[in-house]
Amino acid sequence: MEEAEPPVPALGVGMVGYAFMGAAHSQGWRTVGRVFDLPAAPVLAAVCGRDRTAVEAMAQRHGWAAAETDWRALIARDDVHIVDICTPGDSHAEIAIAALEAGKHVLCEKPLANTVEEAQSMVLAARRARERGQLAMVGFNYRRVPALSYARRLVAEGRIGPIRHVRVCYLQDWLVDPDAPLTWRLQRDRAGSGALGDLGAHIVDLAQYLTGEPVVGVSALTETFVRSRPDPGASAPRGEVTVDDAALFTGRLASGALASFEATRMAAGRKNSLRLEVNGESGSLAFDLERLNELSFHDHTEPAHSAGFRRILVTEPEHPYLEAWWPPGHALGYEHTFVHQARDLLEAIATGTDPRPSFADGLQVQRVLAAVEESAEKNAVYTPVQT
Ligand code: SOE
Repeated sequence: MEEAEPPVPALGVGMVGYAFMGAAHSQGWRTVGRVFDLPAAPVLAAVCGRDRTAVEAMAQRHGWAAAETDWRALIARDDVHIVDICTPGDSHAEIAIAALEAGKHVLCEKPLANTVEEAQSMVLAARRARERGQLAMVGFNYRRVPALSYARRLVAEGRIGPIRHVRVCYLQDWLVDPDAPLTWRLQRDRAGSGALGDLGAHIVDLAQYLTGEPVVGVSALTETFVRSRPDPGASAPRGEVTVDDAALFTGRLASGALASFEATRMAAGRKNSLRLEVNGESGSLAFDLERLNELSFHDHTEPAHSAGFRRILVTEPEHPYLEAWWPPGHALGYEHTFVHQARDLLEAIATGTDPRPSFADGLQVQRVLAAVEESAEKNAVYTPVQT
């Protein structure tokens, strides 16, 4: 008997890196075809990591068909069409450029790279690859929170009018303990920067995504409160922390709107708190990742006596991504953003449209992060004059 043709073409995914982000992306790839009607079916072809035992265990747990220990071997596989990069930032550029040159589509975790120069070379590689029909996207997953996609829609529809302010903070607390270990995230040569690149990249991207405007100027303060930490792998008991623990900056958007940003790993009690507010001439929007199925909306054109922030429960089928999920009121969470990310990339590949955030979007964020570091280094802080 002849085998039935698969209803949609299969696209093999090869993922490099298998820690926290690798697990989150695996969930996305595994679930997406069970929820959305897709124009292409992702196949979890192979996952790659340097430790064979660990990567094989990961492959088995998350449903990857094969495990590799060399990313070049992963890229060379004929059954891999999309290379998904979930490694620390110091290897993003090399892997992404090699994958694009090998004819693969690329999804790369944020921040796009550790430096502007690396990000620029990735954009050039993505442009060349685009001419051959390959696509490249950055993994700013919070764009895929339905409430935030919906917020962008409301801003684009003019529901809050011209933007005056964006206020965003992303707070974590895993470095409050001065004896928390020195991991790769605290080393400049691996991670590029600290809270700035890890958390600040998300909030800069969100500010630009929600408003549709680039950040065109910044003024910043950064701080490393704990300058050495226990280094389990090294001979000396403590190693140097070479990145920021916290970054605070103000910014101006292209339209002249003012923005403020705060990214820290030192906010005791705040585990993964991403809050934002956008104020326009005719209304405001507010969001809190700890209540990610909700969006607060104030319509300033309503009579003052009855106007005020109201809570929209973003679980209706008309809301972004929600048509495929559960009945209204049945909430989504963090992991679903990775399902949506996989959906958007697969749709883009199948329809040949440019996915966002593009590598160029990632480069723009990188430029803002570099400007923040430059501003913080110049330290143009004015001391109040005592009279
Ligand atoms: C760690 O700070 C981290 O996992 C980030 O790297 C992610 O991008 C963020 O979504 C959650 O926190």
